[in-house]
Amino acid sequence: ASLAGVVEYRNVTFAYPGAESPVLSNISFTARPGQTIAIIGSTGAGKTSLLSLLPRLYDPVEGQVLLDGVPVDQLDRAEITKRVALVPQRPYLFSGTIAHNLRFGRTEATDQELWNALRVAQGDSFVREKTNGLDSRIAQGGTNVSGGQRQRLCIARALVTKPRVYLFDDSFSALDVATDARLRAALKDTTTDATVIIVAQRISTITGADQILVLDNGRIVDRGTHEELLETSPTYQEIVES
Ligand code: DGT
Ligand code: MG
Repeated sequence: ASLAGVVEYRNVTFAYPGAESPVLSNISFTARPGQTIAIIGSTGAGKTSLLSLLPRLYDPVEGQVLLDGVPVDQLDRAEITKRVALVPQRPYLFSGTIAHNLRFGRTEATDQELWNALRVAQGDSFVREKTNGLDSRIAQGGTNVSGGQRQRLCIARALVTKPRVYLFDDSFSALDVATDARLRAALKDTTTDATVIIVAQRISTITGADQILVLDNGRIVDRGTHEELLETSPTYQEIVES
């Protein structure tokens, strides 16, 4: 079996520079190729902060984040970017064509690859409907596309990079439930060997995850499958009922 794409957080504690108290405490989990790990928790629980440590937007103050067994602070950023794609909570589009936004500097990606990525991300039909297709212009900050379209373009951008690891930070929240379900089914079909970590608000987005981490106040308070957590986790039950 190939090792590529194993993510491990080992006793990770993290505080923002200059802040007194940590926003993440003693986080440990492993995500393997082929698995989907979901992270759920209330606003401010630390979900975005947790994801940010793998591509080294920040470094932990204690513990280690490892990619394929190597601490990420021993890898250079270009190497991490090649293997890990983060779709941020506020996905960013820049002024330029849809093709430019999807390639994001990866000039070797063919139009066919862009369309394939759009198909998986459920974004092909709205791009096809535009007069200029892939050459349609996006305004600075993506103000001329809807929130859901922007999310789908940013998911497609991640797919174009063909990473080993996908980090989705609340990437499905602006989609209706049916599109969300279609997108994740398509994603599962095309990313069978990838490691997928999903932060979500909506329970239906994560019920199929191999493992769900329940984050509360910077700590993993419970973990398990949806069925297990329904039995064992009061915090999870509260989220389900909210
Ligand atoms: P969300 O997206 O509203 O569901 O919340 P999370 O779970 O993604 O929370 P997160 O990781 O954005 O924030 C966790 C804590 O860290 C929260 O108390 C706010 C604080 N925080 C977030 N970003 C920054 C930052 O850039 N600087 C500082 N000093 N604190 C931050
Ligand atoms: Mg967040």
